[in-house]
Amino acid sequence: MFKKHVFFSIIGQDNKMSARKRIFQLAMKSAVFLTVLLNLYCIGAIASEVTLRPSTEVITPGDIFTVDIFVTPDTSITGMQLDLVFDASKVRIENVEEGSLFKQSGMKTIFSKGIIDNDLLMDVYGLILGDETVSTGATFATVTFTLDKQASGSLNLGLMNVVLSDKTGNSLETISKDIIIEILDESPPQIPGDFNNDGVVDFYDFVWFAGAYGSREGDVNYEPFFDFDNDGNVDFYDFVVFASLYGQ
Ligand SMILES: [Ca+2]
Ligand SMILES: [Ca+2]
Repeated sequence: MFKKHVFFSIIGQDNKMSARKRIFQLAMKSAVFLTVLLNLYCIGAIASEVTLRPSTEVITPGDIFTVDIFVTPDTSITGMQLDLVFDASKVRIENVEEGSLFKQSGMKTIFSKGIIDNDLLMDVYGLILGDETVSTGATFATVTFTLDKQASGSLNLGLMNVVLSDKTGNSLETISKDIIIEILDESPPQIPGDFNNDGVVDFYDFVWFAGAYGSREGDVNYEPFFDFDNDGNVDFYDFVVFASLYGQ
């Protein structure tokens, strides 16, 4: 029924609006969409950077998801350590796994998963055993979380006490940013396209949609209400439908 309503509303709009105007509006909306995608995925490197890269931009209560701690060194490094700040009332840490960062040296590594103390995962560290260094960006560690079934709002994750060290044991300047992952209320939208159920289809809903773009059935960020044509993936066709609902 939801699907039919969406299609009828598109046909209705096409009859009222000239094709040229509609194409122009779609082009404008596509440009905004691409800008948001670029902002989500492209972060420039200044000094050594440590970024949190979640497996999904949108999570729903009960989801299991991962966050990569990705390092972009601006020089050769041999070890690092950090603390991760999270909200223990909303998520539980299931696992911390070493990434490929130091393994790319071909040498043996030492890795510590750290210890959990309330809202802090402390003293995660890794280093190369031997004389090699690495300077190519890669994932230092991957943290697996489970989102609580009662969680709502958004989830903030941040890094503290990040230390990268070089061959001589000097610590290097690093930049890291907190991230916010939106928690999606699983109740279906009352109005098609109004994913946050606030009564209008606006930019906030667009951010939700951008987070689900490219997902397939079974993916953590897939929800049936993003998949307007119900074909199992959220793709450009669904974006066209969403664009037609925008502003309503
Ligand atoms: Ca809305
Ligand atoms: Ca679809």
